[in-house]
Amino acid sequence: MPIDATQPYDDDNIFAKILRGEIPSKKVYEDEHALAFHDINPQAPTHILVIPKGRYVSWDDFTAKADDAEIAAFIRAVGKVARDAGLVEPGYRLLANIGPDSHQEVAHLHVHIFAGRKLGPMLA
Ligand code: D5M
Repeated sequence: MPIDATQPYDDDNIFAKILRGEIPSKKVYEDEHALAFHDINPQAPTHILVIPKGRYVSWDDFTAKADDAEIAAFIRAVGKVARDAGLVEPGYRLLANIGPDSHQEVAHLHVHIFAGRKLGPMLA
């Protein structure tokens, strides 16, 4: 069910539960600011989600409220996850859904990393 990206943060969302260790995930990376794990419903041979540890509903919420150091650390973590997974060549795609028109379904910011096959053209 697509979510409203302007809603207040809900601590019961599934990624908050993963961050608290209440439900399992296939973790690929963790640092002070970010956690990365495999998507449960992969859309490509490699499909990793990277989430900030802070309580942000969406990319919009994050870029409006997080401080510069937190934003920088998160973006750097996304790059590191892809690099460490060996995805730079032949390439990968980043995607973040924001709000109902984009089909954002989990109300905690997540950046998708897709790789492992020739990806189709971008959807508009
Ligand atoms: O993408 C939400 C993504 O979250 C979607 O690709 C499935 C994934 N998902 C949902 N639950 C889990 C768990 N428990 N582990 C791993 N991945 C999960 P969106 O951009 O919001 O449409």
